[in-house]
Amino acid sequence: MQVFHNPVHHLHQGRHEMFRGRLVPCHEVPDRLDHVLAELQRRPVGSLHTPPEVTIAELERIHSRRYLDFLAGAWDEWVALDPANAEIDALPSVWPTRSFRHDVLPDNFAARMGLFSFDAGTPLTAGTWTAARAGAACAISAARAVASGTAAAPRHAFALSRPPGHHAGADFFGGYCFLNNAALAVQTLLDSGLHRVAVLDVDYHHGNGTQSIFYERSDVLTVSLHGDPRTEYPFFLGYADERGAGPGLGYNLNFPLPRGTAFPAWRQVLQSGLEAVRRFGAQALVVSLGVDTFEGDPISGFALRTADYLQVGQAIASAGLPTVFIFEGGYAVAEVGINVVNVLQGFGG
Ligand code: OKP
Ligand code: ZN
Repeated sequence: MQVFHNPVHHLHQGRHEMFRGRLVPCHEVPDRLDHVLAELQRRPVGSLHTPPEVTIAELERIHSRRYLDFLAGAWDEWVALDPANAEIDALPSVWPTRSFRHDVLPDNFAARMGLFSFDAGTPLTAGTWTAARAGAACAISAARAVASGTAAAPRHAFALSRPPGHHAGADFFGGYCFLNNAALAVQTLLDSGLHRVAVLDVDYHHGNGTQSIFYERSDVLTVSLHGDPRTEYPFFLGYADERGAGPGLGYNLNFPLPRGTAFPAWRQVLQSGLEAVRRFGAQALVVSLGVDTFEGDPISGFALRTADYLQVGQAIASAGLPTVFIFEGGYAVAEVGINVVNVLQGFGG
């Protein structure tokens, strides 16, 4: 399997996220990806590539122009407010909730930070835009490699993207995510001639961005296993009764699971998800690969163990589909590399 690596991911390095009224150190740190890379050097699953840069037109297949324009200029605007801001992360603090207008684009920078986001846990830093684009480039290149694969050449790839992507919507950031890497991979597969692509999101948190992007589409089935949003982030999406809308009705499937869920129960639900992918007749699979389902994850509540991830990879391989893996969450930094590479190794057999 080809691995696409983002060598500038460390340019996105948030200092703090808002948690219970305090600024606490970020969980989503560059070290996470470096641990995966180090483990891939110990246990290679394939060749390592650095992707070419993405164009704005490629990003516009998923994200709105005004959101991309905002991200592109946000850091300079932030520093223009006060040169001292160069040493501080930009975080939103005001949002247009119910009864507010969403069709206005205020001049005020804080207002636009709020318009284009949904939480205060996702700092925007000097290198965020550069790192996020390079992360998206990994996803797009991985999808291209899979699309042009043959039975002889491997039809599987891994995008070692960072920052993660599955919480980012067409025009909003949040949940440590700015560009939806998995959605960009899906769209790349469709644009290369496929008609039906499935997303399997196994991150602990519901992939609200991916769901919202494809909610009214029947060419993309989105399946997600995650902590029940009644108690778990992102709280306001990810319930089982969200089945898609309009032409997309029936093409979204959520499996919320209680805190404490361990591998035997989780694996059964994974099988149900894979069964839905099979019924859909998917021609390719994009896996949002978060390993924050790990028992030692500091911000999550499932109880998967390191050895279980080998079986996760095996189960996903049993779908027999061309597959693009996209790196998402996983915050037990010391174990994130071994857990991710276990999935890839289990998949490879
Ligand atoms: C991103 B991904 C923790 C609060 C939760 C947001 C979690 C985002 C997870 N103090 N903050 O899905 O792994
Ligand atoms: Zn997560």
